[in-house]
Amino acid sequence: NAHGTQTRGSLIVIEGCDRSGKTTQCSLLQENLTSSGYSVKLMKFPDRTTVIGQMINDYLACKQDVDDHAVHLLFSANRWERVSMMLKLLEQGTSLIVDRYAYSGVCYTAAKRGFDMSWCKQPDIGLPRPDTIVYLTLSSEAAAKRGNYGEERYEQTDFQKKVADNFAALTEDSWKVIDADKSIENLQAELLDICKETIKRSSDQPLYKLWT
Ligand code: 2DT
Repeated sequence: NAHGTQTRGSLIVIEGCDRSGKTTQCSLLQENLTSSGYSVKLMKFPDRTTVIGQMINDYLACKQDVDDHAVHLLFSANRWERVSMMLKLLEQGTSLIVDRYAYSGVCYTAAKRGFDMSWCKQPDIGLPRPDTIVYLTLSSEAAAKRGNYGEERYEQTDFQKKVADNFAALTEDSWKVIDADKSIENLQAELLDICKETIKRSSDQPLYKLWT
């Protein structure tokens, strides 16, 4: 910037239901942005590599039952344990492409009986707020063409429908809602534009907090 100080990186979150192609698109973004000279790191939540992440993994793999409230807090704790690293990287000018974040946290738990969005939001209050949130949508017909769901917890049609309804209720005007029912290349081109625009726009902007 004008003072010659380092500009910060951007926090870019990609959300979507299962099978929307999120994970493929996130890796491609990292590759493409890196080869264009951007400093980018790919992150994914849940981050299954930490101790908390392993507990979440065992829960998702149906190896372990955990109370619904407790597992919600584990997902949130799994983000909080990464915050200091995220802030450091952003400050150093590295942009973060994040595959799922607190929005998945809210929409998946709130799809369970007896949970509302407002309760689900509480533990993530104060997390770094993304500069851009992309939400990949996929109609149930388009999703069906992509084959069967996997074997993990939550990978069932009726549950996924509730999650999609929750995302629709949570989406704000600032979100970039993109129909993922297109070729990998075309979707990637759209996402690349969004990332480049975000990195340009947010480099001299403050980083805000959820959910303000
Ligand atoms: P992946 O298939 O992307 O690994 O996700 N989930 C995710 C939650 O229920 N709460 C959260 O906070 C997050 C980040 C979404 C595994 C599953 O975990 C769900 C699908």
